[in-house]
This record gives sequence, structure tokens and C-alpha cells, in this order.
Amino acid sequence: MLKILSTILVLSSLAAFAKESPNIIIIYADDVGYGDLGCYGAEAIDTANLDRMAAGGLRFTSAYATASTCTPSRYSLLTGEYPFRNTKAQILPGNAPLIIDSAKPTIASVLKKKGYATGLVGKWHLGLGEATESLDWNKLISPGPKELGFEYSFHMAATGDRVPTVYIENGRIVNLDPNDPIEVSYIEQVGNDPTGLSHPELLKVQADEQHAKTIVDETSRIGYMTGGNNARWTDEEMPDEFLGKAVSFIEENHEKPFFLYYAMHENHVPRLPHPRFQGSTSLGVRGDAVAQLDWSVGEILNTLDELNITENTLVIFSSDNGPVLFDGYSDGAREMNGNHKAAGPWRGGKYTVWEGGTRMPFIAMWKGTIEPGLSGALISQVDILASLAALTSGKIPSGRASDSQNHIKALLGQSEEGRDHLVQQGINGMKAIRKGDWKYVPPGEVRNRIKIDVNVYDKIYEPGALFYLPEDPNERTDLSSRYPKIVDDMRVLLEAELTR
Ligand code: NG6
Ligand code: CA
Repeated sequence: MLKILSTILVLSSLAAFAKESPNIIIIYADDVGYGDLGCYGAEAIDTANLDRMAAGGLRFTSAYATASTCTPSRYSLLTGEYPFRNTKAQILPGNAPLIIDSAKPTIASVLKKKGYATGLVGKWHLGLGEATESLDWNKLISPGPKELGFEYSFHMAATGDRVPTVYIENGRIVNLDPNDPIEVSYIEQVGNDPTGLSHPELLKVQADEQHAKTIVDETSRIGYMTGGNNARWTDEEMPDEFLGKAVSFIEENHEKPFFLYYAMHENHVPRLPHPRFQGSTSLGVRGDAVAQLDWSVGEILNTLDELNITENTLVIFSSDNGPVLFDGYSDGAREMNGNHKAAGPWRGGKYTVWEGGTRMPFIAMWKGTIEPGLSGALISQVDILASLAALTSGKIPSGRASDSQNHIKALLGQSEEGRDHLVQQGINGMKAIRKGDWKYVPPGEVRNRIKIDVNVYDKIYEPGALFYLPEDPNERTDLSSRYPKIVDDMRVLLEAELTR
């Protein structure tokens, strides 16, 4: 009897430990829109694995990235701060210095202090080293993920379409031959590698002028590089490279609590899916890339099942910004889109302050703890830091992560209550605010749609535009003249957030 009792005690304290220190995986997709997943209404892409995750977890309908581009959203996710608090949190070149002060807490550093093994695999795009242009890529690259709390890292510097097109593992370029050093510049050509401008005949996909610099793997990029030929990646193999590292990290650390930030490349440009996914959808490479992403997510979930840690692991899936069809490469995404609504019912997409720019697919799964269902709670990715700190009793020094609110109850489906309001950021300093069911877009030029041309702007006049989202998800009916008081309140609230 005593033995049974003590076994029960041990088991229940283990369970309590697991509830406080679950493994945590954040799967962060790139440029994947609200409407790209089957569980959010997509019909042209089979996302069976993400749908399985949603069926076993909580699917959010009002979850947001803080911005409709990458660097700012990632900045917020990791630091718990709106990106407009840091003027450097803008889409960065591939050789930008690290924009996060290492004294700031991040999800990784907070969890590391709680004994978590912490890892980053995939896209970084938050800068590396201390100075633009002069960084020596052939030495230990620092500061970077490690200084922000990631004990292990395997990542690209910025984006798939930016040099350097190499993987960096724990601060060192992988497979770098010291006799073939790497040099990178965003100002002028270095070395004499062919560029998209000089050698368009070498390209798999034609690109706009911005993407017509150094050619790597028959694809021209933004920026110039030379050397490092052994270290250059092959685009089509990237998903397997990242997945392999993510799975190894999980396998190696599954006996202690771990945190994995798995920042996937799909479906950012250049979209060059592995041959086994080419043609798997009717949407061309953009759809195929999402199918590939879904497959990788399935492999992560299978790994958890095989290691028998699914009930002990909180998995969050989301994306950094809304969708874009044409983003520099003539890859057919626009022409083959058909009726697919990548942003779901929302207006706009990447770069915009319309809902499609920042309202994200967001799924939280923790078998046995999160009850499967749907949540309309208003939450932002900026809240993940404070919420995870609350879950794990992690410490955030006072005055830090000041925009991050603890919504762990909403995240775990124990409450429908989320934020009161949140700020949405587009490019060129554009902002908007959502409060409750209302959305306010201040006067000015607002980038419009994703489909035709990235340079289509709408002009919003004084006193700004007001939308009632439950009846007007597509933000078409401006109600500002009918509800001047709401406009005033929201304008003041936005101003207060921006200057806080
Ligand atoms: C833009 C690029 C775009 C993409 C984006 C970053 C041009 C004309 N466009 O500047 O192709 O790379 O930056 O995307 O250069 S993000 O998802 O990482 O924010
Ligand atoms: Ca992105």
C-alpha cells in the first residue's frame, strides 16, 4: 500500500513538473497566410499535418504577428517588445549587425535560466555581429543567437533571397574551406561571381533588379558574395537540412525540458521546393512550398510521438507575416493562384496593415493539457514571452519585455479572454490598431493588395478609416463618420501605445 502511495506521489509530482516545464516548440513559418492551411479554409493545399495539429489542439482566429514583415515580427516574438520601440527592427540586409541588445530577455534566455535546453533552427534575420559590412564571416560570428540565449543554433543569416547563402552552426559557417574565404557586401560587387544582371541565362527563375545580384544555385539573390563555394546551400535541400537538425535537437534533449525555435523557410522566396513536392498542388511552387512545410511539421509531430513526449510538449505553430504572391522572382505564384485565398477572408497581405498582413494562422497543441477547440481570444505573438514565463515561473526583469502580456490561460484554452487591443505594423512606418471588434487605420498612404503589384497604395483621408471586423472582415466599409467617438478613442490609444 505504502509503495503504491509513494508511486502515485512520484508520478503526480512528475506530472506537476511536466505541467510547469513542458518542452516547448515554436514552429514559425515565413509568409504563410491565414488562408493557406486546410484548417483555416484552404482547399487547394493539403495540410493534413497542420490540420491534425489543429484537431488535437487549439486553433486561434484572432492571433497576430506584430508586423507584416519578418524582422519586426521576429523581434517581437523573441523579445516581447513591439518592433517600433527599436528603430533598427526593419527588414535587414544579410550582413546587418545583431539588433537585439543581449541584455534584453528573450524567450530563449528566460527558458534557459529555468534549465531548458534551447535551440534555434532555421531563419534568423535579426542581424549578426557588431558592424555592417565589416563582419568577418570566416571567424566566429558573434554576437548572435547564443548571446540571446540559444545554446544551439543552426540557421541562415537572413532570408533565402539574401546573401550569404550558407548555414551557420553555433556561430561558424558550415563546410567553410579556409582557402576559399567568404566575403559579403550589400554595397558593391565583391569577387567576380556572375550576377543575375550579368548572366540571366544562368538562372532557374528570373528575378527583379533587387534580386539580381550574386547567383548561387542558379538563383540570383539580394546582395553580393564571393568565396565559400563548399559552404553554399542548395535551396531544394534546405527543408531537409533544417528538419534534420530540428529532429536531432529534439532527440538529443528530450530527457530534459527543451525549447526549440524552428523557424522554417517556407514559403518565403525563392520558392524552390524539393522535387518530391514539386507539382503536389495546383498552385505552383507557392502551394508546393506550403505542402512541404506541412510535411516537415508532420515529421516533428511524429518525432514527439516516437519519443513518447507528445503529452509533455507544447507546440505552437504560427507565421511571421501575411502572404505575398510576387516577391521578386517570376516563379508563377501569381499566375497559378486561381481562387486560392492565401490571406483567408482578410484584406491585403505581407507589407500591409490590413488584417491579411498580421492576422496569422496560430495553433497551440499540448495533448492532455490543451483541450481541442477553437479560440477567438485576441492575442499577439508579442505575448508569448510573458505567457511562457508565467507557465514556467521564468523571470522577466522589471521594465523589460514591456509589450508582452501574460495570456497563458488563453493560450492553453482555459479562458477566451485575451488582449484589449493591439498595434499592427506595415512597412514604411504604417500602423493600425485593433481594439475589440474595431479596427482603425490612420490617415496616409496604405499599401493595398498582394495580388497584382506590391506598389498599389490607397489613400486614407482624415480622420482615418474605421472598420467593424465581425461584419466587414475585408475592411471595405469605412465607418469613421458614423462613429467619431470611437475614432477619437482609438487614435488616442494608438498614439499612447506608440509613445509609451
Ligand atoms: C523585401 C524584398 C522581398 C523580401 C522581403 C523580406 C525587394 C524588392 N523585396 O525587401 O523579396 O525579401 O524584403 O521578407 O527587395 S521578410 O519576410 O523576410 O520580411
Ligand atoms: Ca516573412
